[in-house]
Amino acid sequence: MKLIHTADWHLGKNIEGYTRLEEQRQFLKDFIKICEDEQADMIIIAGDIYDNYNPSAIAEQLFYDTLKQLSRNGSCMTVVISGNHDNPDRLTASGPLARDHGIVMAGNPNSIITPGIYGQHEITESAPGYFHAIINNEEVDMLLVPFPSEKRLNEVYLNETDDETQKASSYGEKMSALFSSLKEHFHKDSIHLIASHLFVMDSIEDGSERSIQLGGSYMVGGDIFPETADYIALGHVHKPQKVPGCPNARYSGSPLPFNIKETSFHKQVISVELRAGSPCVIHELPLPVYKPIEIWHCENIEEAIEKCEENKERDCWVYLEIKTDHYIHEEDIKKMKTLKTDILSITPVLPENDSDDFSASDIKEQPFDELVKNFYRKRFQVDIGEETLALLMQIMEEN
Ligand SMILES: [Mn+2]
Repeated sequence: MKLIHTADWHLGKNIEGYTRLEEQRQFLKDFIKICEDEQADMIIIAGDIYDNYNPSAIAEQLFYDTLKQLSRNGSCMTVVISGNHDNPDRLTASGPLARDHGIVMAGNPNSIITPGIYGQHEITESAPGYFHAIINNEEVDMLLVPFPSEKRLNEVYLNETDDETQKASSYGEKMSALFSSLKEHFHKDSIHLIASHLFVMDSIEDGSERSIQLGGSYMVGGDIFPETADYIALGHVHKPQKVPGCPNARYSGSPLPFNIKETSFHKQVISVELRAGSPCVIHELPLPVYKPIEIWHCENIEEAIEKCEENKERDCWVYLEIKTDHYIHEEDIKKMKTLKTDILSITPVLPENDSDDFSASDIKEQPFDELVKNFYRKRFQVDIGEETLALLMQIMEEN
């Protein structure tokens, strides 16, 4: 059986307020082609389909249109789970209609997939977080753990009477208990698959996911996954990678770099050949960079204007950092933006601030209020008012 694994599409995500829909459209077109060329029997989209709880109609339409084409008239089964950015109920609302196209949707860790015909395949058995399917004559056991927030995880245990799971107190212990009970569903002669959206310890962060989710209590060890799984398709981390200590678990990564930090690594989807009882064969299928994100360091305003002129035909996002000893005149900004579309920001780099340059690499090191103060000072050449800062900090904390 051929499986294609992808995740973290974040449809509708912007960069500095600019839409990425065109790039996302290009990726989806390529993705449909890849799945066709590979003659995929199954596709897993491991969460964060959308960028937020209330996706735009355009983003939803793009998703549904893609799903329909991926289905190839129901000959390919597509499994969709929700990530932390998705609204699980909204994401799966189209589930009953999607069934005819072989699409299976799970919103929560305790979601139950109704058995029956899905496109040209059949789900013969199911339980919370599990289904057994016959896909093009191959038997598949699939464990589904859509983004397991603390709250959703507790719902799984609400009616649990088993001593072990009740005793489990930490997040990691609960997750571990969840997988050890789910793995009991694996049949001897089936292909064993897992799809989940979570952060596994020692995976490398990338900046797009807030650290409170990544580094905080929602971290689990790679040892929670059953060794009997043939392949574990993960979402959440945008950098493609293997999971330490768990050779068959992979993050496919996101198809687009969502910020400047994510431009340092390649993007891909994963193709997996599976056979019951045999080790899987994994191929990484590289994706093109649809529209690069660049930082241009310019020595002065003239150089910046020149660079805009030289690059006016190129399709790329630009952060412009310009060395200057005065603020940048409105007409120069206008000139740059007229010459080069998609300038994301123009930052004057003043000589006395050269040492604490506002570059992407130090952002992580600074406390948030310092970051805001420095940014404000650089941008407007005056200090931010205490009241404004306090209000901003309050809003950030509430969120
Ligand atoms: Mn995520």
